Amino acid sequence: MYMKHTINGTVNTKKIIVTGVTGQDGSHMVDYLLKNVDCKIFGSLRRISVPNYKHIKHLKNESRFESIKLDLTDSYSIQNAIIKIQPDYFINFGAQSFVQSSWDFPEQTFQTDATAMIHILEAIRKFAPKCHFYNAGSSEEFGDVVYSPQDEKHPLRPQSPYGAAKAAARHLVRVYKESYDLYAIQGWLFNHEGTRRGYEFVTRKISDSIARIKKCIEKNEDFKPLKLGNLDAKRDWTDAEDFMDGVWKMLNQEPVDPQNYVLASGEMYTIREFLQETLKYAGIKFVVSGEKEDEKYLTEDGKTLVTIDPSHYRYAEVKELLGDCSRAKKELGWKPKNSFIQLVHKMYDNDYAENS
Ligand code: NAP
Ligand code: F7E
Repeated sequence: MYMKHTINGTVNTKKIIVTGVTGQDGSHMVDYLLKNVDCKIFGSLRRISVPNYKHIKHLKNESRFESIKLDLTDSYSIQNAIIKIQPDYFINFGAQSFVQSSWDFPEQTFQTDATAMIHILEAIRKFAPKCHFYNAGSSEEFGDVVYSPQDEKHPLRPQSPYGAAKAAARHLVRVYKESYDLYAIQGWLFNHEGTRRGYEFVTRKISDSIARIKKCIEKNEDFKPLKLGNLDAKRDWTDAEDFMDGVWKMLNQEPVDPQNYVLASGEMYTIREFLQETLKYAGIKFVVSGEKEDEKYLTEDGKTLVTIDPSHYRYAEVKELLGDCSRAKKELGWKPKNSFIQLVHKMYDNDYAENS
């Protein structure tokens, strides 16, 4: 439960800017902070045509949460927020986070995920130099991996504009930390998923589509097959909610020579395994036929459930990612709580309930 933090008997309410609160991690972080920390949260929103407040609508009457206007591609909005709020913490979960789109929008991805670090860190060093800053790093920075599992010493070998932008951000965060003695870190996050995951990411696409197909089967209706890309890619998936405590611990290291840590589950599965576990849990009996681009999943009475659509293949694929979080376990006392199977089931149950 949420505790009052006191210094010499004085209540010490932390002022925390969290970006990306309409997304998966930002919204989970707000919930985590409200539950565990005496704080006032300033959650950043950018202007978009149709508001997407699904993940924060439960905060409507929360007096410890206030929305602020901030766009990571607008340095003035960042500077204004930092000058006005004088934050104790700045947690940056805002990003163009979809790897596939980073080939379509390479410049926008770089501005949002890398150049914005300069705007944030310049404003912090000038106007709030005691502020603790966390930027969400990614296993995509490791990219074309040279050993497994990947730890904090693994070289950066990104394979997409997204991974390259996160690697550039990492260097900027380190340079600002060392040059100006800031508390600025970028811990690596391996893939993390859950009921607030965006629908274009493969896990959510699978859980949502299989739930939709299951409902159609139950109602004896026709359904559109799910179309996927490379089923051979391997990923290390954790429940996103489990990462919030790890990030908060990274932001509160003592003594203050803050380190970057890997957060991961330490287990790796193929996309095919995620798909098959979802189908099994949904109680859909399936037959697999063909290989590579002809791989198909059919119901026992011959209806197509899943096909391969090469338009989902990437220009350069990160074939496998497996994280070694032993340092975070030892030094931060952090470890994931939920297993891969629990995550698959939780996502399917949620999407089955949401699909009408
Ligand atoms: P997400 O669900 O896609 O959320 C991204 C958030 O960033 C959204 O709230 C989005 O706002 C906001 N945003 C995008 N462009 C912005 C801009 N120009 N200015 C301000 N805000 C902007 O991503 P996520 O999964 O929560 O990931 C959070 C962070 O962790 C990202 O930095 C991501 O790259 C990193 N990461 C994620 C994973 C993962 O597996 N989830 C793994 C490693 C690292 P709108 O709603 O307005 O678009
Ligand atoms: O793809 C394969 C695809 O888009 C995972 C982001 O949160 O984690 C995420 O990036 C794998 C890839 O996530 C489809 O080729 C097959 O190998 O779910 P994803 P990602 O690219 O791993 C990292 C760590 C981040 O930092 C990112 O922000 O699945 N795949 N078929 C497919 N992927 C998608 N999206 N759609 C498919 O149909």
